[in-house]
This record gives sequence, C-alpha cells and structure tokens, in this order.
Amino acid sequence: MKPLNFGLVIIVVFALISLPKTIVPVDATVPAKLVPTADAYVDSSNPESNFGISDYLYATFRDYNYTDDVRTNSYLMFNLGSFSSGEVASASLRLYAWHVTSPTPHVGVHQCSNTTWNENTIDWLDAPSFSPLAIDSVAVPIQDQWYSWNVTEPVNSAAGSKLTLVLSVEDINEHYDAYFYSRDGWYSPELMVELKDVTPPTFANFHQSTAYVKSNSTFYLSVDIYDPSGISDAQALFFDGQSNDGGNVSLIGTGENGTYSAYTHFGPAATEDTYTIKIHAVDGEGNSGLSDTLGAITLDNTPPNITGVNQNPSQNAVSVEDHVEINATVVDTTSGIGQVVLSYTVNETAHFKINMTNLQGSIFNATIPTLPYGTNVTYVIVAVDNANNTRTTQEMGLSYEYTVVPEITPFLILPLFMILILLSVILHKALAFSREPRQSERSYSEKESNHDS
Ligand SMILES: [Ca+2]
Ligand SMILES: [Ca+2]
Ligand SMILES: [Ca+2]
Repeated sequence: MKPLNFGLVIIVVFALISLPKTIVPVDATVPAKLVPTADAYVDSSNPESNFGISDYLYATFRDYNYTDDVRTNSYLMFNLGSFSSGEVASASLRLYAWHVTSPTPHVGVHQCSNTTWNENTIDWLDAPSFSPLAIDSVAVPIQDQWYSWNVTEPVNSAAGSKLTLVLSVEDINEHYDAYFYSRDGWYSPELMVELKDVTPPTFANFHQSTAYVKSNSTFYLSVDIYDPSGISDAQALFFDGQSNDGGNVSLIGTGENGTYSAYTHFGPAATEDTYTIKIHAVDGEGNSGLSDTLGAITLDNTPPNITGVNQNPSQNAVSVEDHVEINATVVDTTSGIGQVVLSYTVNETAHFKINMTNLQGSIFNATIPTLPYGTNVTYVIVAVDNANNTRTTQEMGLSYEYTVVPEITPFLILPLFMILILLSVILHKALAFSREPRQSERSYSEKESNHDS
C-alpha cells in the first residue's frame, strides 16, 4: 500500500459505540454438502447380486479357513460438476455407522477411476477395480454415529466431473463388519466440500460525513465490507483524476464482516481539488479488491470573495422612513456559498445578524429596518463557503456606515412654500410702507410749500 500523501492521517480509532454497525454474518466454515448420485455394495459371496436399492452400505471382511474369505465393498458416486479444478479447499466423506463388530474395523476410502457403473446393475463380478492404497482410513469402533474421511485430493482432482469412492475394510485375518446407511437409508452419506476463497471482498453502504472540507478539519468515512474469509486490511483511497494523489487512510474494523471506518483529515499541504474515493480491501486469504468510486470529497481552503457591496438609499440619504437594502456579490468557485450574513451594529452597542438571501446569480441581499433620526449604523458582510472557510468585509479592509437623517416629505413642501410666500409678501409690504411718507405729512408739507409761495 502506498504511503500517506499530504499528511492524510488517521487520527481517531474506531468509535465502536457511536457508529451504526451493519454486521452481516457470513460463516466461512459452512461447506457445500453433496449426497451420492449412486451407491451400492457388492458381495463376494453373492457375486452376481446387485444391492443398489439397499438401505445399507457394507464394508466387511470375514476370514475363513476352509472356504473363501468373504468381502463386501461399497461404491459411491458423486457429481462434482459444479466445482472447478483447484477450487476445493477441503472435502470429507461422512457416513453414519449403524452397526459395527469387534475387533474394530478400519475402513479405507479408495479412489476408482470408473464413473460409468450403474447402481442398479453393479455386482461383485463386474464391479470396477479401485486403487489398492486407501486415500484415508478410519477406525470405526462404535455404531450409531458419524465417521469422516478426508477426500480433499480426489475431490479436487475430479472437480468438474464425477467421482467414485469405494469403501473397503483394511484389516484381514479376523471378522470385521462396518455397516453404514446408504442414500436410501436413514442418514444418507454426505460429501462436505469447502471451497477456497478466490474472490475479493465486496462493499456496501459507503458513508462520508461531508462532501466539502478544509485542511485539518476532521471528516468521517465508513463502509461495510464483506468476505467469507474475513478482512485483513481496508483502506480508503483518494484519487485526483486517475492517480491516488490524495493519499490513503486505513479503515478500522473488527476483521470480520461489518463496518470499517476512520476519522481523518487533509494536511495543510494537500492540493485543493475534488478527490474521488474508492475502497481497497484484502480478505483473509490475500484476495484484494478495489471498489468502484463510492464517493467524492472537495478540499477547499479558499474563503469566498465579496465584491460590489452597495446600499440603497446611499450612505448620506437614509432617512427615518427608509429601509436600507444592501446587496453584495459573493462567489466561491471551489465548494460554493454556504451562508452569507449581514452583521450590523446600531449606535456601537446593539448587534444584529440577518441572513442575506440569494437574489439571483451571485448577488445576495438583506434589508436593515427603519431606525430613528440620528442613529448610527455600521455593518459587515460575512460569507462562509461549504467547506466552512469564512471571509468578512472587515478583514478585507472595507467598512460601511451611515447615519439616519430627518425626513422632508412631499405633504410638508406645499404648506412650507405657502408660508414662505406669505412671509415674503408681508415683508415686501412692510418694507414698502416704511419708505412712503404718510398722507397727512404730505398734505402738511404741500400746504407749507404753497404757503411759502
Ligand atoms: Ca443405493
Ligand atoms: Ca474472499
Ligand atoms: Ca472556497
């Protein structure tokens, strides 16, 4: 496994209690079970008789001094067509003994290359020969129990075709009887076949705690991994394009089928990018497999950009009757905008926060309500991207402020105008009156001048 790139590091070991667990039990020890497709014993004392329909399979040897010894052997055929050569990990033949005699017989299992004998016709005379050396030999001292022979090698070599096994007593010079049930009896013979594990683990239920993250920020990955042989290694791999540029992280689990997970983070040197995630796992037999792309995570260390802040009415024109609309262009090309907040302070004491809503495109908007005459308002725009990187207009060196001015409304303009005209008329008259001489004074003057003349 490639070593960690960019400091992608597992930091917390499997949190057993807090994690949802999906354990799917798969028991690797349950083998396939086959029953014979044919079985029959043959008897040297009845060399032309067929016992294919008997409930029993006999393996006996009886030693006689003055007549021929008597032997019975049993033939069993299995169809191994569903197996592939080399696929069988182990195989055992199981037989239930319903009667045995003392001394203890040793029953050998022999391989026979003939797989064309017929259960309903086979007899001592035409029974095919078998290899003299037993594949396995088992003492059968007690009746009413199962006995088992290791037949891995012949089952493996006959995989894909048929297999004939022959039961025969290995002892001589005494009477030895071992009777087993046939496939027609109470407990059929069984061939238990355990297959080698040649397939890699499988994956399901991938989960990631976030799609966007910044460096040094912990995120969580989990996946359910299954394999009959258990899990010896599991890694999450981060692909930048085609290569595993984002490094890998070990997933922690029990070694059994179940959930494998890690808390991890990107190091500060990791390249900002979108990484696809695949899981690589190795089973208990060394079979390894890589999952399809199960997820993706975007590394984003760049805060959003804030431009085009404007307000309406403008800074010097906000009256007591005005709501103030504030717009800003907020952009984050890597992970997108998570939230934009307008944070404003009234008279340097009261602080308020309003979510700015996305009007259209990249323009976000909020409204500060009307405030009394003389109120001073300062405000800051705070933008947060989906990876939780934050930018404020304050840290960009931008400051925004206005003070509420008194209102001059249209319905006051006409009365004010009329008052002004009235006042100017009065003033005019007053001035004109002060310049003209009084009528009595003029008359007197005229009289005086007339009198003088
Ligand atoms: Ca039979
Ligand atoms: Ca496997
Ligand atoms: Ca960003």
